[in-house]
Amino acid sequence: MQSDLVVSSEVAGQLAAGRPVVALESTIITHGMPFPANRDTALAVEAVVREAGAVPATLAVIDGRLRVGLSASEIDDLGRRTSVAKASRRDLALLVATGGTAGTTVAATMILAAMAGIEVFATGGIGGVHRGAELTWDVSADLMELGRTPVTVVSAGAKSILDLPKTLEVLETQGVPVIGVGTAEFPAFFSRDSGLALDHRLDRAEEIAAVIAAQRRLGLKTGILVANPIPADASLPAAVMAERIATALAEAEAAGITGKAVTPFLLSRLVSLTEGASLTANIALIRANARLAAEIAVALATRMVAPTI
Ligand code: PSU
Ligand code: MN
Repeated sequence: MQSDLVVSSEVAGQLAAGRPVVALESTIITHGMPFPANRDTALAVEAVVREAGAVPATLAVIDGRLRVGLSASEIDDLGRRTSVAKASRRDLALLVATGGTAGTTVAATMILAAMAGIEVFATGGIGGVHRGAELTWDVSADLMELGRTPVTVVSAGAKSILDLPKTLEVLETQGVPVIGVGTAEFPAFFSRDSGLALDHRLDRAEEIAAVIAAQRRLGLKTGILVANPIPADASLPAAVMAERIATALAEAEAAGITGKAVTPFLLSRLVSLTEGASLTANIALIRANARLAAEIAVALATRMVAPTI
């Protein structure tokens, strides 16, 4: 019987040799961007990881298998499909049991990465505490996963569709180290700054790899969130974005959107409300995150072979 977890031969070989691998999520393909930008970005991000000396592994659930490492045609197919599910932790067993297909969120991608032995994962933005969570209790499972699964997630912070102060509070409660890269502020996805201070700033991939190695030595099983601000030339003015986000949030409320549909609804409305500017920014930041993640994975693999003192 074939295993539930299927790791591509390239990724399996790379991992067995202790060489660097970067996990990539697929909800950004199935629910985060329109076709064909979703497919083109997913393929471009894989190329960025390779250029930086690591092997990319895009993760998804396909026909009931937890897949680690997709072919270009599988990425194309996921990008074209319109009715694919969005999988977080609670959906995985159902999909496996019923032979379903889904894009994996940050939470689900962390789980698959950990199963396969991949320690570094690049995405755009993580899910977080939604605005109004004091009434709706809408808190992304991504935050709980960061608290329980030892994978390092390289992101551009979180979008201010979310309540960023509450998101940072939950990350603190969950015991998740949040590392600003070249900044001591939590980045707000489209903008480099949120005005929210972080406790930790590191500037180089080697320093971040050292934290991952220490976390592992100490036996701490929590994830690590690396917050890499969007490249300055791609960032969008915070005031303009605040206005568009307010519109998108009001539309979501008026339409009665709840549960797992909230984030995809807001992301797709933002693309329209910014006439594609949010999409261009999203592509730039995920490429930058993929590069940094690959550098961290390379630094981590180098540490493992070179004796440390
Ligand atoms: N935020 C983004 N882009 C995304 C997502 C979030 O800026 O693509 C996706 C990620 O896959 C993330 C998921 O894990 O949405 C969070 O969904 P929810 O809020 O339902 O937990
Ligand atoms: Mn939610």
